[in-house]
Amino acid sequence: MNDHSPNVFDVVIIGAGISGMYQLHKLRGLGLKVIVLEAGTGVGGTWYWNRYPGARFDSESYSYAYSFDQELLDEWDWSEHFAAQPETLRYLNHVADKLDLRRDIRFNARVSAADYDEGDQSWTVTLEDGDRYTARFMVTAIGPLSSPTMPLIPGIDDFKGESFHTGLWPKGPVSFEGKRVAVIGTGATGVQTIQEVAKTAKTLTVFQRRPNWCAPLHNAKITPEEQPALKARYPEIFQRCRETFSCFLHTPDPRSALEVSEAEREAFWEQRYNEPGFGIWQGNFRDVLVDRTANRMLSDFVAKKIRERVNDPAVAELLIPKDHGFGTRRVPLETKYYEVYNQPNVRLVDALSTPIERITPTGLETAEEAFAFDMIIYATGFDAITGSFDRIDIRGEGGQTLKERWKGGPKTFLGVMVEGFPNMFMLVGPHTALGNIPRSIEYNVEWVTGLMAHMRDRDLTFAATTGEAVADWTETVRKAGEGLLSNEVDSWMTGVNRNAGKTERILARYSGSAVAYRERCDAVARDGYRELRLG
Ligand code: NA7
Repeated sequence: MNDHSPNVFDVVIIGAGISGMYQLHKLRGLGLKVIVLEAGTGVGGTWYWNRYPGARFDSESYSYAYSFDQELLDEWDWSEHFAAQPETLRYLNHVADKLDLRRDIRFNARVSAADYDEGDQSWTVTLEDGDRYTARFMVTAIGPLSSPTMPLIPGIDDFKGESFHTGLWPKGPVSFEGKRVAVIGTGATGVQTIQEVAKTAKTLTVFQRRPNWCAPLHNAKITPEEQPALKARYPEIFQRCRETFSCFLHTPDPRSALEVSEAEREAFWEQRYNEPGFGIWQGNFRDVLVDRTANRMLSDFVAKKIRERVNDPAVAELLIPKDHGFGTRRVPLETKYYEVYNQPNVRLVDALSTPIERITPTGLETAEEAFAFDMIIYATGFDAITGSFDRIDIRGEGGQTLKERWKGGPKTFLGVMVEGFPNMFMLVGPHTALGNIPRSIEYNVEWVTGLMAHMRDRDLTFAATTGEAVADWTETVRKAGEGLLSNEVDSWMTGVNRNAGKTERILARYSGSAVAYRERCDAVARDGYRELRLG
């Protein structure tokens, strides 16, 4: 394909991660002609790109996998309660094989632009290499955390050693053995990376700007003897995910932290701290993420744990967040993360009081010190939620750009549709339920598939949302976020990423319950999609 004439399809899907793969499968089932355009050379999205050491689930493997295919559930054995990235990527490749997905995916296909043609009511998607694809419908499956950002530090290109961004980690092996390694960033990714690199690096220097509240993962192997019992529980596991607030196995305890005795509170928190997964964050007293007193008490509890685990009191203090309470940013789960700072080969540098001023050919410099490194790892995160949309020049009716339409924050109907951008559907777009993401993905995909089936059966070719519907959903999203302490804190969840020039907090995500989200979407479908403009 080098004459760049458009290839014509019913649906073009951008991205072959968990959402794009499932959407392809479902739309094929409707008999539609579908193409998936994927920038990478393989399927898997997040799990394709994030190959950094230590990358793994923080949700239970069996609550994260696809639930739609019983045979797939029966034949796949997860080896750990929280699987590591290589296993997850193997799983997703297995799904691609089983469903024969690759024949409709074009790899090495990075989308640079998407234009809506009002006359033809279709989308033309243009790749970086100039190839074009035209389809009646466009589905974006580009993920909320898929546009890596490098820090705004001068000299990055001058470094002569090895350097990697965690989200663009090479496919081949990377050794830390005997090397002087720097890790910049201590979000969920940095925390996982640090634990792993510290095992073999000659020295590991961690540059931490703002610490995060971390909690133990308590991972364990799933023994062959446990497999049958676990598989027998699948219906119960997925049912629970359908009922919980954020589709995790964990959900808030109905009690207030303030209504129980101190002894009861401490015992509950001990239990949560000592059990696997997100319980301490997602399964805590109902008010710890909204009530300042409850949140402070929980933060004090976790701070005490950090002090107990880190030998040097000054280092422990540096690791304890002072600018936000527990759970108001994404809680990284860890395995002996705090103990890493007791190792003689590991040093923590406070990049808040002494920011990194420049990267040099041999290392980096702060105002106080010059460091020499063999390797620099950038665990500096993503231009989240809207970032992957911003990187594509998406133009709807009247040539208006999506970036312009979302100035000041995204506005959507159900997180799936945007006014002025007909026939475009977003999977895990801004303002959809996130939480345990594959659970939300399956719902999103099935909802879009339901709409497509409705349209196919009636020979409809046009679907748009209205300003009224968008205003209504945006207000629902605003209300759902009211009182949440996390919305008062800078993080990717509030759309702040100074490295991407995003300095103002926005209402980036829907933070209400997934159950309520699905009820709202189901109601639209039940009503024959009359809230949409179909034609
Ligand atoms: P995060 O959570 O956005 O973390 C990025 C980290 O990088 C964070 O600690 C930042 O510090 C740090 N950072 C960014 N720029 C700099 C500079 N210039 N100097 C020092 N430190 C810097 O990204 P992750 O990849 O860890 O996680 C994203 C999500 O992906 C995660 O929550 C999972 O859900 C999956 P800051 O906090 O801004 O001070």
